[in-house]
Amino acid sequence: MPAPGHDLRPRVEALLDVAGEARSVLVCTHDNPDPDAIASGFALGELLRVRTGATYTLAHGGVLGRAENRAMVRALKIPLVPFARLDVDDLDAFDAVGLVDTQPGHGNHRVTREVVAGRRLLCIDHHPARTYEGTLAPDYADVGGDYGSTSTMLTCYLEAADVSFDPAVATALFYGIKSDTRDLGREVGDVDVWAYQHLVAHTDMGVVSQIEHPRLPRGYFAALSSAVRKARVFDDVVVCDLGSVYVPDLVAETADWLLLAEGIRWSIVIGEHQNDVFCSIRVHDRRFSAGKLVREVVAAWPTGSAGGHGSMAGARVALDPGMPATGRAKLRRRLLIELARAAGVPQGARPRPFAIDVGAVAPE
Ligand SMILES: [Mn+2]
Repeated sequence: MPAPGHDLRPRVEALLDVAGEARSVLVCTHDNPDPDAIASGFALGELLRVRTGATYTLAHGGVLGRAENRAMVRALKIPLVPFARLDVDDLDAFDAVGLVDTQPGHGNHRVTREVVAGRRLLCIDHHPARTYEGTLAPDYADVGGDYGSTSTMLTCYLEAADVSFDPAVATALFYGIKSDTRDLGREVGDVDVWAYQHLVAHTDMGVVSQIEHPRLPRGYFAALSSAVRKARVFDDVVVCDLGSVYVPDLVAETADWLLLAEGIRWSIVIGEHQNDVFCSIRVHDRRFSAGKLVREVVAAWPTGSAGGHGSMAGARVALDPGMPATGRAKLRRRLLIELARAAGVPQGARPRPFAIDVGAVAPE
C-alpha cells in the first residue's frame, strides 16, 4: 500500500522509462556521504537491479568519515566504493548515472559533465530544487517536496515499484530516515512517519543499534578533546576552528556536539581537509535558518558552495593547493568571523572558553 498522498507509481514508470535500457548504472552520493545519501543510493541501485536487471556501482566522493557510517556500510554489506577508485574504463562502461541526496548544480559531488558525457542522468533529492541553468539537466529529476529525507522518497519508490524490502535495504533506509530527521524530531512530515513505520517490520533493529553505537578510533577522542579546548563562546554562539581534520565529517560532528551544550543557540565549526575548508552550522531555534545564513555568507566566496536547511547546514570553500598554512589559517578565521557576525555576534565581542571546569563538585 503506497503512502497516503504519495503514490509514486507514475514516477516509478517515468524513472524506468528513462533508465530502462541501461545495463550498467553508476549511482553517486554526495561527497563525504551521510546515512541518508548512502541508503538512498543503495535503494536506487537495488530498485534498478530488481526492476530492469541492470548492474550498478554505488560510489561516493570525499571520505566515508563517521564511525557510524562505516559501521552502516560494513554491517549491511552496502557495495559502496570511493569514486576515486573508478578508472576510465570503469567510467566508460556505465550507460546511465544516478545522483541522490544532492543535485547537479551543487558543488558537492563527482557527477560532472565529463562523467555524465551524454548518458542518461537520474536525480532524486529531498533538498529544495535548484535551477539547472548553466549546469547539467537531469533526464529524470524528482527533487524537493515535503520529504524529511531522500530515504523517505526511496521508500515510497520501492513500495510503488513493488520491490520487496530486502532486510539490508530496509535497515539502511530506516537508519537514513532516523538520522536525517533525528529520530523523527526534526523537519519531519507525515510521509516520513509513514515510511519509518512501514520499514520497521523489515528492519534489523539489532543492526541499527550496532550502527548507532560503533567502536570509535582513539584519534576521535583526541579530536574531540582538542575541539573542546579550541571552542569559544560569544553569548549563545559557540565557534570553533579545528584546523586540519583527519576526516571532513569531524567538522559536522563537532558542530552537533557543541550544540548540545546548555545556553547555546548557534554552533559554528570550521576545519580544513586537504584542499578544502569545511564549515558546519547548527541552530537550536526554529526562528532561525542555518541554511539561509550559510548561503548568504558563502555566496560572496568565489570558490564556496553551501547547502542545508533550517537547523543544520554546511559549506565548503576550495583552497588553492599552493596556499601556505598561514594563509589558510587566516582564511578560516575570516570565514569564521563572517559566519559568527551573521549569527549575531557583535563586532569586538569578547570570547569566553567553551568548557567550564566544575572540578570535583558533584551536581546537586
Ligand atoms: Mn538528506
